[in-house]
Amino acid sequence: MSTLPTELEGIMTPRVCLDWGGLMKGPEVKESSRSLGDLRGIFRDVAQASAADPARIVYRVQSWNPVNTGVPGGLFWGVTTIEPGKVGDEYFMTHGHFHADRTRAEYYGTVSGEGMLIRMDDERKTWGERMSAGSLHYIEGRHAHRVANTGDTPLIFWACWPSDAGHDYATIKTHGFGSRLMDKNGRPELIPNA
Ligand code: M6P
Ligand code: ZN
Repeated sequence: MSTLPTELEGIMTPRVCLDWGGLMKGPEVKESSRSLGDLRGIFRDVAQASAADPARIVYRVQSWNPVNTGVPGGLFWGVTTIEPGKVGDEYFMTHGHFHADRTRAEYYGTVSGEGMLIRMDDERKTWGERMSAGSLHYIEGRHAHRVANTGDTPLIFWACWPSDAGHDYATIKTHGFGSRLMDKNGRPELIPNA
């Protein structure tokens, strides 16, 4: 992976461009996706999750990593698009993670759609922050974070995080969040996770 532009003088074209619909373009942009099959274990309704099409995409992530993962002092940029949908009464959502380094914070900024940023501290206290176009969210390094799409259109948000933050998925996989975001009569509600 290149760490520095080869030309250090003169005028260079941008390496990556953001379009204001949210997505990123450029040869250095990496893309990944998570399907219902990948995420089966995170939804409460195991039967509904197993019955659903495992190939159905729940969210896509584009990211630009101008330095290698783990390098101190760098920053990564990401765009996440969560499709609208539910498993039972639970909204489509990201897997969620703590940062491996709990001192490393992150910004999330909503481009379009409606959703909820679900945060949890190290005592499992869990709360939500509404996301809509323009909302900007500063996530302290010690807080786990996950995003749910509560609307009828794709939820697109930008993220910026340190290159040495790392992802701790195992803690979420084992214990989950303290609450789940469920559709209760058409409105999102945080329900304590049994
Ligand atoms: C944001 C950032 C990424 C993260 C992605 C999907 O773009 O926080 O670091 O990978 O969301 O979230 P998750 O890793 O929990 O699936
Ligand atoms: Zn993060």
